[in-house]
Amino acid sequence: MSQLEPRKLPYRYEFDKSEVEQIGECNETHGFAIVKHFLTEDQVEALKEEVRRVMGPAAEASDTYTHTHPSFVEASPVLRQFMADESYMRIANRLNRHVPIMLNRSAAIYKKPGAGPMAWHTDWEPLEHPYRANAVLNNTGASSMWFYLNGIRPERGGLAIIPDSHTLDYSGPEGFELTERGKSFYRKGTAPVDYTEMDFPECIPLYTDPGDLIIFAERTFHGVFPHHGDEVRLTCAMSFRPIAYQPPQVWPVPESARQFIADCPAEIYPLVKDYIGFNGDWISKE
Ligand SMILES: O=C(O)CCC(=O)C(=O)O
Ligand SMILES: [Fe+2]
Repeated sequence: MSQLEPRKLPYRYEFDKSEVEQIGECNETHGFAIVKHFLTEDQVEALKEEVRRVMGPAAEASDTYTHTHPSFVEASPVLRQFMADESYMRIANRLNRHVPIMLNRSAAIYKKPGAGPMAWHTDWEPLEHPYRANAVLNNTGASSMWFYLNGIRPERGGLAIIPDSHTLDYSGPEGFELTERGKSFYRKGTAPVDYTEMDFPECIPLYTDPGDLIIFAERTFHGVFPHHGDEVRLTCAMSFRPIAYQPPQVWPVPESARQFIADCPAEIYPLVKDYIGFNGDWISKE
């Protein structure tokens, strides 16, 4: 079978936005879920425009193919408004089993045609000194809520995942070994470098439409195909974590995060008041 063909799974993983309980169960059981047609066409366009506005000028002026914004919501009133969207927050609350939640983090990705693959990895990483902001924010139990605004196809920088790879005891696909800190894997008997091929049976390439919401857990292994399409791939996401999560150490809240909190409308203030933003330079003290 070609690695680019859609694959059947023995359970349903695509849902309507009203199937909140099923979405939560699928994500808990299999480490991912897809909510079909979550966004209207206008919402897709507004989010695309926002990613272009915030990231386009710097990305287009650069030779680098993939640009990632690690705190996109701070610059995006359009994404921010989803925290006031009832169906969106119903899903976010269910993903956290209805404990009180807050904004964990956000991102946007601007991927130009020609971009290479991104190796298989989990966003989770151990809090072993020295660690950085990503480790703090991907160790909270949060699941990410992604909008792939061009839809996902393997040929154009698509996402692939490994269902059921989100559990603590997951040890990699058959015939593979995890790399040193458990962030990626390599084929047994080969050099221990993060794997970029999509040629093993557990790999599931995703196929989605532009308005779909893709959810996956922080430990779910995922990888990205090279982008052979002709359009910039535009993506953005937020995640929410239990308020009770206590980061072991944190950076001073950046000015951009303070400004964002101050600018948020009152209706979403409870979700952002303790938001700590992102500091890419910060390193744990020990
Ligand atoms: O580009 C993508 O689709 C995923 C990016 C990703 O997994 C990451 O930045 O951790
Ligand atoms: Fe990732």
